[in-house]
Amino acid sequence: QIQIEDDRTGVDVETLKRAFSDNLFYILGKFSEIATKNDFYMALAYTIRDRLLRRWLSSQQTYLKQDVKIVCYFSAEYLVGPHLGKNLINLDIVDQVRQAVEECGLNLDDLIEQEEEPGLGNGGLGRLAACYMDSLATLDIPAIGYGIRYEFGIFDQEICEGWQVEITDKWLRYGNPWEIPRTEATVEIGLGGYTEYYYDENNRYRVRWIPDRIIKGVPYDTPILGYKTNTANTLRLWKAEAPESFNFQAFNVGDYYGAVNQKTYSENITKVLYPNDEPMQGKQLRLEQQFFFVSCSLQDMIRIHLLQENSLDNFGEKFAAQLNDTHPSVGVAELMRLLIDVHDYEWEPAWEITQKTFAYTNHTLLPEALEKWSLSLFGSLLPRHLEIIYEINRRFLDEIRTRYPNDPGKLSDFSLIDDRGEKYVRMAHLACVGSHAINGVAQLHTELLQKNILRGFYELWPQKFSAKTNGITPRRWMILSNPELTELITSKIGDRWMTHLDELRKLEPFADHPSFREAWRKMKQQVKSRLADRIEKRCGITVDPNNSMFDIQVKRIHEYKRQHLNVLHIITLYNRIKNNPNLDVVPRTFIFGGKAAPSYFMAKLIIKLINSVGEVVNNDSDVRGRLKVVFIPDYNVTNSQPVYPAADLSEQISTAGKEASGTGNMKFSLNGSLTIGTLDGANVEIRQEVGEDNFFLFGLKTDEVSQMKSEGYNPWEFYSSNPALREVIDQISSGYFSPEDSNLFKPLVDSLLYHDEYMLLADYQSYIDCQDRVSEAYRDWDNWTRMSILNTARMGKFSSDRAIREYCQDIWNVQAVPVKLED
Ligand code: 26R
Repeated sequence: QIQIEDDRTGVDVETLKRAFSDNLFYILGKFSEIATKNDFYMALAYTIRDRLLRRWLSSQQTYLKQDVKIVCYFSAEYLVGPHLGKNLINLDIVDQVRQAVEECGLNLDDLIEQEEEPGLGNGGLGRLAACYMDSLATLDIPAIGYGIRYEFGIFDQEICEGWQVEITDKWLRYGNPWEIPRTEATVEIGLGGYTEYYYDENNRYRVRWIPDRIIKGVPYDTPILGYKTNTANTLRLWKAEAPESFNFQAFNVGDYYGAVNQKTYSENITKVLYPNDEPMQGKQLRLEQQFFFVSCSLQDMIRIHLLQENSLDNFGEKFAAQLNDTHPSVGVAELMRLLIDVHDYEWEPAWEITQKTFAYTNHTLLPEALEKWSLSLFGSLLPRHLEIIYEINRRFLDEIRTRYPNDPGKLSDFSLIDDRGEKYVRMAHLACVGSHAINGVAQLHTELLQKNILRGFYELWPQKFSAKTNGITPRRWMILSNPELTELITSKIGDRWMTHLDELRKLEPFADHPSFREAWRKMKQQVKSRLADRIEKRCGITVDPNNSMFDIQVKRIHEYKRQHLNVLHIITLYNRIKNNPNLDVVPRTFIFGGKAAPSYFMAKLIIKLINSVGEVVNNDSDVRGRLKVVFIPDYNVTNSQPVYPAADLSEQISTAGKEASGTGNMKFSLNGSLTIGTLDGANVEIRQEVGEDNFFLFGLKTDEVSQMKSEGYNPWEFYSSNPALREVIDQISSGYFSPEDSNLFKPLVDSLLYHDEYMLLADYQSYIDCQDRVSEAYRDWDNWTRMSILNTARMGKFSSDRAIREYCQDIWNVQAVPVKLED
């Protein structure tokens, strides 16, 4: 009997080929002779999307029928990366598809590279949300990711004469085959206006908000399929549109052009992602974005809930809403408003539902990154929410008064309103009181939250706090980005590690097999060559993958992350060679990548410094190619994937106590790179897992940092007492690396010599000594390889599957719901 597979679901090579050319013809309107590479990519994307749809619909149907509890992840950012490769892996059809496109005369990797990634996030926080969406689906947990469909995501970075230049990210330019607009689920939100009081038909005192602007939120859904499972969850991103009726009738009667103008104004809300990961001047548009997506999402959840039930009484048993940092924390006030003003609840039951629904994750220890909104801005945009926040605060401070009767100072410490000077709403305080659970993103980070910025709340409610150490998905960060290593591992221990990452432990015994080490070394060489080729093409710099150590630091550029400490090391090595050109040094290729916030002057100057030092070092004949410095432009998910697998050394060198967790550190170590790092964020736990001997530790500890600061840290003392350090600093400040402008780096040098907020000079010698130990260790290839294997073997804990299991058990109280495919 011949079985013919359906063209929309079949996965054998013949069916895939037929579906592919069918989509090329009927969706793109091309045949292969005139199709562009992008047409082919689109045709393939639609072919794969067809294969997701059955699972997606079955999942949604199952959730509806079985009345399950749904995780709603609230995040202003999602950095999902390109979908095509990931979906092929999760559908488990890579080989068939590769063959199918090859038989059409195309190369699968070329098509995968065509995809323009949705850069809807800044860095760690947005990428974490994406890993969590992958794990939720893989673990069969019903989930919706709620967020914003920015028309322009994080800017594209170009490097011109060593400087960062920002280019608009037009990711929707050629269309987005992965999303489906759901116009029927459009909702409306209000902004501005005033509140008024009235008595309802039962003579109950009520408040209503009369906004002066109405905006429509249109959801765009993207399916997020789990790995080898039928579960496909939804990423639901909201786009702002103008409601015609509102403009045309109520306000702009006859004023056609005024109304159209109003329309562009409304649509501004979801135009562009704010590219900051450092302090922000309270920009009204940013608060509008936050309220917009949160209100749309809560209204959507209420609509879904009321499909099954006739009241919202058990809303908190049906939804777990996770606040990804404080960006969505206005949701606490908005859910209260929806319950009380719209759905007739009294305060107390509404508050109970709200607290039961929300939980809050903090992602930063930098005090300047804690969100606050000036009262005047907040009140003019969200007058009703400000009233509600006052009432939450009044009741909360009553509790505080009872708890600390003789300590009026506590009231201003805890208050949701900062009233020392200009008044602000403290969003972290709102998130804490409105949530039943509060978590940090690593062990150390959680301890520091409890000791410092959230100390009061921890004293009040210790049971609300827990640590949920971040994780990464091994599907993207190993299987997709490192096929060579994936194959090597699987050849020894099978493939269960792909969903049970702890099983990588089974590799440990092989660390002592000479033949396995040899295979590991070869694999690494091969992967490094791939990156070397890209660097040659992209930057025109020749690097040596065979004899030089790939020493890599990729992450957002920030003073606390200390890319410039790395630069101090490079210059130190350069000076040693200049002093003795025949010195026997371990050749190194220093690779950097990362974007700076466009308004962050010092971060941009650090990029210029890296490139300027590279210019000198790369072209000095004394160096004889033994040191190379490369800055990879436009670091994003796509460009990062070939980077992690190729690293020998991973730089995780933030000032202790500043990096909440880090997740890049995990990607490197999982791929067999060794880490040089401080005891900061998740580095602490990575070191615990891989073993002290397999981790290069340096630098001040968190308490030493605070102690040295409180004793009056003077960076100048380190500068004047350390000749090698002094030489390096003097070179930078005298224009050795910037002959065209000898003052170019003065702001950077002054900041180091006179403030050094992030203690680079204090950590310099410890860092250099540690780097020297790294170089010595690298000379012993065999032992280095052994350590590399052990790093991979012991990284199981850092799977986002583990992290999501912990959230499910400790915070969300949700269960897996397996999905059956209906025929
Ligand atoms: C308020 C505003 C300007 C703002 C501040 C900070 C906007 C965005 C941020 C980014 C922060 C919240 C962030 O990305 N934090 C990172 O979260 C990662 C995931 O938990 C951590 O791994 C990483 O250490 C942390 O810096």
